[in-house]
Order: sequence, then structure tokens, then C-alpha cells
Amino acid sequence: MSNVYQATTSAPVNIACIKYWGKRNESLILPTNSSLSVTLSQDNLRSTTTARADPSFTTDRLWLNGKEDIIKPGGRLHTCITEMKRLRAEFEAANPDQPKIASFNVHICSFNNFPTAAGLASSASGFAALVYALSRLYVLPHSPEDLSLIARRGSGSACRSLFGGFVAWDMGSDDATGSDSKARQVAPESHWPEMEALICVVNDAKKGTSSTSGMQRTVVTSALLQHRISEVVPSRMAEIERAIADKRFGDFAEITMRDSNQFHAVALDTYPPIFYMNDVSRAIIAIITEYNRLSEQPKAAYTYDAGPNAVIYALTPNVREIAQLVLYYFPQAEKVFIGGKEVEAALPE
Ligand code: 2P0
Repeated sequence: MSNVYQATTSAPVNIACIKYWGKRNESLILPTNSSLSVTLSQDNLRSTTTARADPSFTTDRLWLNGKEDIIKPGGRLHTCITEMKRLRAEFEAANPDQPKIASFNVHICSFNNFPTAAGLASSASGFAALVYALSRLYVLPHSPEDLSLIARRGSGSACRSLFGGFVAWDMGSDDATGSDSKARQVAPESHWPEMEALICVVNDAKKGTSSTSGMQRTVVTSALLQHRISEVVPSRMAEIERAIADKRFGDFAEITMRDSNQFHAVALDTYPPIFYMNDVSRAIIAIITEYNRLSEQPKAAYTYDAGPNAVIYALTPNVREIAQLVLYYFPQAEKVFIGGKEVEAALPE
């Protein structure tokens, strides 16, 4: 019987607090600003990917949620697979006892257990899982930081899903090869285990303007983006890293909400404008703003990506109260369970 070369891994979704929006190099996927996210550790927001290499495969093939996706030559999938095969070839050259599998074609099968392309960062977990599955298949010794360089070529935000916890994507300055545009763990999840994310699915349909084309239009047309990348993000990155290190939730929350607001302002400043939030998204902002007004420091932070769904960051002791509040204003929402117990709609005391 011949050997089977196969590996299965999964990777989680990440939700940015400092948003990535804009590329300075389209083909290398180099961003116009650094970004920072929290990797969600819930089991129900993951991409699970199996990769198999076999001499009998005549081409590389990939299935996403059971449907075959075409691997276009020169496209992002093709780039990631080619780069991983290159690392395996280097590994085989340095380790002659290893089986020669770098030249085999691969079949890749990936499933998301959440709605694809609904502004829930499916490309982030998808490409991270793809790169990670191939690294396991090829038993590569590379660090998550090294692998993040390749995941980035699949989808920018994917580089951040190779780490858990709080993760920065440093924009880097090597414009020729992008060798320093990679992810870095700012703090593991265990540093601040009370940090939780409440996800409010406002609409799980596929979004109208893809991130890739939306950000292209922004880079070309928005003057506000230029202000954001030069004047705002660099100091915000430093401030949020310090807030995370010191576990100052109020500051973390304010920076996160301000950055979400500015990202959507930049989308509006794009010409023609891009709207990702809808009336329900804006109602949730109003609810969280009112809730935060009741205390000295913010206790909840909303953030929105390229879609209408809200992610609310909060510390464990406040999550139930916030879920109760959202359910109070949206009684038609699906049931919410925390710790196995159904959350009842209620206003805070
Ligand atoms: C982020 N988003 O930082 C931001 C916030 C959406 C809003 O990263 O073109 O799907 O594949 O590099 O990674 C969405 O961008 O775009 C994104 P590509 P990607 O999470």
C-alpha cells in the first residue's frame, strides 16, 4: 500500500479593532496601514481544511463548502499553494530523508461552519486554515509568523488568524518583496481571558461590495484615507497595544469604536460611496453608546467590518447584561445562550 499524505486543521475568524483597509501593493497584498485584531476562539466560527498530496492527482483542486472553486493560475489560491510547495521543496532539499512530495498535486477541501462572505471574515479563517493545513501536510518547521507571510497573499486579514489572542499585522516597509509585512502576537488569549466577543448577525447574506474592490476604490478616491493612514493609525496601534498590555478595557473599547467609526467614514468618503452598515447596525451603535453612558468607562465596544453585522467586545461579567439589552431592543432575534443558560431580554438595572 502506498503512503497517504494528508492533514486536517482548522483556523478561527479574527475581528479587527484597528481595521485594515487599503493596499499599497495589490499583488503582494501589502496594506496601507498596520492593523490589530482579536482571534475568536469559539468552535462555531472556524474554517476546517483537509489537504492531501498524491502522485495520482493530475491537477491541484479545491472545494469550498462542498463546491469546487477554480484555482486560477496567478490567483491567490494558486499563489498560496505554490508558495507552500516551494517551502516543502526547500525542506526536502535540506532533509534528504524526507519523502519527495513537493511535486505532487494537492486536493484541498475546506468548510466554514458560519455564513461565507457575510462580513464575518471567512476569507481570513479560510486562507489561514489552508496555509496551516499545507504546513502540517508538509511537516514544515516554519513559525506562524513565517506562515503569515503566505496567508497574507491569500487574503490580507488571513495573516492574523495564524495566531490566537491579540494579533497585530505590521504593515512593514519592504515594498519589493513584502518580507516584513507579517502578523505578530501582541498577547495570548490567556493574558486577558475575560475578553469576550458577542456576535450579532444582522444579515448573513453575501455582502454587496467585496473588500478587495471596495478598498481599491477607497485608495483611489478617499482623501480621508490618506489622513487615516498617516495621522491616525500609527498612534492608535501603539495606544491599543498598551491598553491590551495593561488590560485597560475602557481605552481598548474607545479605540476600537473610534476605529470602526473611521473605517465606515472612509467607506462613505469613497466615491461612489460604500455603505456596509444598515439601520439595525446603527441602532446597535446607539444602544451600546447609551449603555456606556451609564458608567464612567465604556463597558462594551462595537465594531463593524465590511458588512452590517455587529461584534461587541466586553468583559465576561458584563456580557450577559449586554446580550439582555440587545435582546430587549430586538425581541425577534434568535435565542442566545450563555453558559448553557438562555438569556432573557432585559434593561440594565
Ligand atoms: C479587517 N477587513 O482588518 C478589515 C476590516 C474588512 C474591514 O480585512 O483583499 O478580506 O483579501 O486582502 O482581508 C477585509 O479584507 O481583503 C478586511 P483582501 P480582506 O479585518
